Amino acid sequence: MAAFDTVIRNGTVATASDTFKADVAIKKGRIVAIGEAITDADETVDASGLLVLPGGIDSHVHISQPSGPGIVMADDFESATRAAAFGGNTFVMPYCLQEKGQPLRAALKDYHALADQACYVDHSFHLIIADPSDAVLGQELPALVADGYSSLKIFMTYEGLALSDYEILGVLQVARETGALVQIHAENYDAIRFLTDRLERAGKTAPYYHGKSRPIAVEREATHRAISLAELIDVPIVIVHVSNREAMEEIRRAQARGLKIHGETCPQYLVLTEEDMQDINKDGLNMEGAKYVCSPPPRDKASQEACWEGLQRGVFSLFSSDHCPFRYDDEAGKLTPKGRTSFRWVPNGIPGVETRLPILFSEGVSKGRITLNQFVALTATNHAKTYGLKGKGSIAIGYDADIALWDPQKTAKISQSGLHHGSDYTPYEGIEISGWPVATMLRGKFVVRDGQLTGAKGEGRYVTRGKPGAVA
Ligand code: DUC
Ligand code: ZN
Ligand code: ZN
Repeated sequence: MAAFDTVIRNGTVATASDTFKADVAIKKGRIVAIGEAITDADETVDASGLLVLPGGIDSHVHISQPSGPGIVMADDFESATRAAAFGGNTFVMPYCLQEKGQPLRAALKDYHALADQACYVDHSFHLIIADPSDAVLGQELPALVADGYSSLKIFMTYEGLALSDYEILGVLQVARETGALVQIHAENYDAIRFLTDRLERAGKTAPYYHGKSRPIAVEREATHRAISLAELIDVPIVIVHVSNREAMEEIRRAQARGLKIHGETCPQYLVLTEEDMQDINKDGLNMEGAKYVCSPPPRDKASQEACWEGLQRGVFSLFSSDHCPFRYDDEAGKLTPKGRTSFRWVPNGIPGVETRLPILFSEGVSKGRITLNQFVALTATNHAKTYGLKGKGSIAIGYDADIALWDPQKTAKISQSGLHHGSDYTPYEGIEISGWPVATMLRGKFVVRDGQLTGAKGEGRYVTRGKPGAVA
């Protein structure tokens, strides 16, 4: 009997700190040896010319989430995790949305039922707290954090989701007492409502005006307020999907003052701008811009540069997709009939779980903006550490053999026809990519290899997380 099940030979291994030539030996789904000339394995995978990286961990994805009357997300757990695997990921953290009045465990039961036996990669859930009642804060949440649901998201905007400052403080207090980590969607609800009403009255209803309804000050103010509320309670938070310099600078200043504020940005803030929402399609309905409607909205080139700076300087420790997929040519998606009357009704969100890693690799590593080690930290290691995921997110002895093999020389153009998600478009169509994941291995077994799906639905497992930790 061979000593190892599989050995990945002759590749270049990269972790968040180091890059080195080594063979990686796997037994029973875990990495058990890293060394030179390892041979005694049932299967040898030749990784000559390839990078051996930890599988991507995408800690911000929305899957099968209710999104308003008549609107349906384009991905279920099967299609989203298949797309994730093709994009070099081995773990996703989708949201479990609590409806108003709903006990958290009831919401979780629904999401587990959707995810069980459906996933190609491993997963866990963040809880979206829409209704921080006394029962939720006093009993339900502390019990769930103890059970490994150790992160949550709260919103400062959106009808039915926006929490008051008083409610936010209540959630943060429970987070402090339980060790949970709170993500905050930071945009000023009343400002957006006011600006939206004003734009509509002026007849400015096309998707393009989505961006005008939530300008940078809307995000900056809420970011500042979220940080201040966290400071009052003395608790870490994550400011998710940061889109611009002013919000980034709020986070940087807070970090410089010693506050534990984590920052996250996403591909849309590196490669899209609000001009993308201006596209006019051939029937003159001016709805093509809906393909790019997400919140916060893509900004301008200067904002893209600021987000790069945030990544380079470590203000942002997390790079996630904010995958929130809708079909475009579909009345249950971006072309909902109400969306033609105003951007207000266009579903917010864009697909990106499959393209997150190639975009950051190509625009970041291949173009010399970040190092390969920063790439690994931003896309895998920091997600595991930040959200309390043990034994994942690095190439290390004892860790799960969640590995992506990358061809750093492979060039390709992002194209809807080559993707595996449930959307009928990608907002990143036509972007030239240098460096592509060519195989993805989940706990020692290939889930994608040579462009083919080799894993089986249901092989992705739910994973309980521990207490969130600091990024080392
Ligand atoms: N916030 C998200 O995190 N995702 C999609 C839409 C939104 O507002
Ligand atoms: Zn959000
Ligand atoms: Zn999101």
